Amino acid sequence: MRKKVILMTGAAGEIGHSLIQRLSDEGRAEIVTLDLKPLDPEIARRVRHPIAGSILDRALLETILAEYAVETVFHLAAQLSTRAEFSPVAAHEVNVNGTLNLLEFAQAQGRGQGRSVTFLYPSSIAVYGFASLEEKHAAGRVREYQYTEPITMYGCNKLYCEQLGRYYSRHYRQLDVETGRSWVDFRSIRFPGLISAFTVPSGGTSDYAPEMIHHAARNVPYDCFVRPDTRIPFMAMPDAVDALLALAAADRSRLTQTVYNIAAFNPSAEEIQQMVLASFPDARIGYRPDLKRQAIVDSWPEAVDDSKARADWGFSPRYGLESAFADYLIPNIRERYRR
Ligand code: AKB
Repeated sequence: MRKKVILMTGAAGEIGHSLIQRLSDEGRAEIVTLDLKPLDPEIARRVRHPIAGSILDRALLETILAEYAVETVFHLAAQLSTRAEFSPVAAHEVNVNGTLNLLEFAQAQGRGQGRSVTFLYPSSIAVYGFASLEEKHAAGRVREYQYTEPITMYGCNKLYCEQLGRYYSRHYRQLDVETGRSWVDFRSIRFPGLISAFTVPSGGTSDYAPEMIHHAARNVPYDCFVRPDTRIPFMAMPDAVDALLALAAADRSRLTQTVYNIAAFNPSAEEIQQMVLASFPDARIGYRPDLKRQAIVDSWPEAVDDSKARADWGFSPRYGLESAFADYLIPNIRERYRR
């Protein structure tokens, strides 16, 4: 009898770190993780079976398929927007072919168990693309179906995989009478930039916000790679984890779409700087815009409309900008670097 588990890819990343803590704190389920990188020891001890390996290794996925009855997949593995621009083909391989492998894995799991596998897929505001700052400012809060013309490989990958997931969820092998049944319940969230008190991202283009905060807490000078007026949506990591768990638990009959925007706050880089200086008045924060990374962030929306997430599955973030700093980021970051 295969053990019923959650499978989490990319578990060594920022979302995985917080999601494993939450799931294990709540004793929710047995977790099997798959990542090329080793888990933080504190996190690894919370996991039933940490597997070192690639989502491109189909033989490894077959082994996991034989050993476990996977009820839910959190497919977090991805190469983020900045890193993907330096190796777009490799990023496509991981972000698209890796996701296809996991969707096939979930389909086989569901077929074998006779029940749908819930598949959580973190998409991104990187799927949006504006031709100019004027268009970005004029658009305001965008809906899921608007301005989806990404300018990065990562954004293209995320947009395509949203479609791939909807295909597996609703149209899989539709002409094949024998096997034309979907066993994947695909659910996706377009995450804004995420800010964690416990980890610092790498390879992203929204990284300037967490980098600015963590550098200040370590009393290390920081040159922000975007202009002070740069504005995109952000969210505190606990709200991102809450959203994934809420969408995973939602009654499928209430979900009117497979992809959802969520939002919390959308400060400018300068407003983030002001919040940081209020807690770390000696922080040395400058601006040295990287014009190519700036162009990527300028192509992302100022704000998103999350009304469908609120209506369909009750999304409601705990933290606004001020409370994210006062109640989550600053207390935990001070503790982290005091050690
Ligand atoms: C990135 O910067 O690539 C990610 C994202 C916004 O999806 N953090």
